Amino acid sequence: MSRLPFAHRPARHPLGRAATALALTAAVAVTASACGGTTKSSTDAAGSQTAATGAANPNAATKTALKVAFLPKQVNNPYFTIADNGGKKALDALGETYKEVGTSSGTDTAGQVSYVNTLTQQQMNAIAVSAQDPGALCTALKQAMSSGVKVVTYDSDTDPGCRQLFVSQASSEALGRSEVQLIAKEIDYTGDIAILSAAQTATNQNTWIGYMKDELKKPAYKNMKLVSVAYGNDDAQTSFQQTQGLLQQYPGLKGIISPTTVGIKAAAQYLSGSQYKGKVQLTGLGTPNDMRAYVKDGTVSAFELWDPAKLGELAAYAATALASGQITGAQGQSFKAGDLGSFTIGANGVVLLGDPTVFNASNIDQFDF
Ligand code: RAM
Repeated sequence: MSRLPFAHRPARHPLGRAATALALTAAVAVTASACGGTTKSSTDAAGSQTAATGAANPNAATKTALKVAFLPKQVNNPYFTIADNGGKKALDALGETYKEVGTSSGTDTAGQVSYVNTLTQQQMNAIAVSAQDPGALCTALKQAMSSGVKVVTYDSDTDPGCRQLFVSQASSEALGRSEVQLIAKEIDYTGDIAILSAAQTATNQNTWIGYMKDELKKPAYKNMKLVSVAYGNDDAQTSFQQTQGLLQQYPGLKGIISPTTVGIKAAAQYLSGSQYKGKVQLTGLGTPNDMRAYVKDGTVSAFELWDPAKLGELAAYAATALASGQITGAQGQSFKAGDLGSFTIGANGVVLLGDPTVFNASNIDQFDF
């Protein structure tokens, strides 16, 4: 396994969304004021406002029969199917109950808000959510927390004040920089590159892209230029068309970074059947099972990812620890996550899963996800 050099069912709401959201907002507001509940923020060492509040009891028993819901960015995305099944596995082992709800589009923030409101009304003990947008869910999530629902973001964060914890797949900075390092090696540090992202508002992709741009400012990349950031919205067809568009608009393009499993797969599919195969380099974040054929046929040399199942598992353990009172989300608190080990909450209420793996022809067959 090669590592980078850094340290390291569909279930749609049965009712119309707009009407449901309105009705639920009213219901939730009543519940919140009846409890007199407000969500206080705490400021951690880094000076960031998070929603951690109250005292933790690290010795508290893990509660059972907790109701935990996973709300991914998109339910029909294989990446989230793997991640959420990891969450289910952990919750089953602990004796909690699991469910997954969510939108089939990765750009349906109103739908995500509606699901948060529904889950609050259903008095979930905890919600694990991958946010399509950093701010759009905040009002609904704050209402959820005021009603006693613990909120963990995983994969894609909200603004820190709108959740107790963010379970992050890896260091965002290391991920963003490493994507540039990978493509730079493949194009010999020379030529135009483009990024094919997911939704324009996606917190995780935008954070990584920010670090990619910063990495590109280093002298080593002086002969490389980022000419475009395109958005495929985590939709296979849109991502395929955006790839085609990039190549038409920039005939001299040397490389594409796609930091999304849907985007990189669609881009690889386009490149592998085109004159650009092996000439335009492609890297990014993909699953080994999606990308195996494109590594074997020479379209892609290397890409990276973490284990999505472990990300879901860690989110489930974090949600359970919050709902059991073992942690509140403040920096320095620790919790156990089964076979994954023990984790300590870092600055800004972030828990890191670990380092990603770089996949290439020499190791891809060792992975099955
Ligand atoms: C897609 C989603 C997800 C991201 C992965 C890499 O499946 O956009 O949020 O983490 O790609």
